[in-house]
Amino acid sequence: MGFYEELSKEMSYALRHAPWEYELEMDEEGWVSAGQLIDGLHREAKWQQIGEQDLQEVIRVSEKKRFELKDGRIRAFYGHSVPMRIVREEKRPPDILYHGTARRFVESIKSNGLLPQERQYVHLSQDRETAERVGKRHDGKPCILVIDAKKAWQEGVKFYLGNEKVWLADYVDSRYLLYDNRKF
Ligand code: HQG
Repeated sequence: MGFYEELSKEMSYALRHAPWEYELEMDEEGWVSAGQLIDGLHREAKWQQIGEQDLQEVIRVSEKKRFELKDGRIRAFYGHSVPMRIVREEKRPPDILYHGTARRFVESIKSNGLLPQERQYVHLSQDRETAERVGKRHDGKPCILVIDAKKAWQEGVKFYLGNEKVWLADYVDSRYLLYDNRKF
């Protein structure tokens, strides 16, 4: 793994899952001071040399938009599991969203709907290609679920913007799943 990929993983861990391990004060939108994050990372030998320009570099070289750095503050766009609820912007979703998952989870998703599991929100993809990539993390031949986001939204399900490819929801009932049998 390259330097910036490894740094990105550690930033995800700090900003999504364990800010207290880095002595970060996180606000309800997930923002922390970039200086505090750098100080926290400096306690580890391998990050001793990093500065704000390295945080910028992580963002610049990554294919995925995981972090937002603005006015000396930084946050993760999505993926949180911290106990404190991270507030995201509520927004009308596109009519169709996708969710890439493992074949072995599909039966349970059909019965129980999409649940956030270890994270605060269910993660949905704006396009099929993104969903394919998300699903491949769990299964070499992932199943791509198609979600009737328009109907869900019209019936009161709240959606939130993660980044421009990742949408979030609290829960997606199985009646909003339009199965994609090609992938089964
Ligand atoms: C599954 C990565 C059984 C769900 C990605 C998923 C994404 C159920 C798994 C972001 C279920 C949770 C999030 C149910 C949901 N029964 N399984 N009722 N409901 N599941 O990793 O969406 O690279 O927490 O289908 O690209 O895979 O980290 O969520 O397979 O954007 O930046 O439970 O994380 O981004 O897995 O991925 P995860 P996810 P990064």
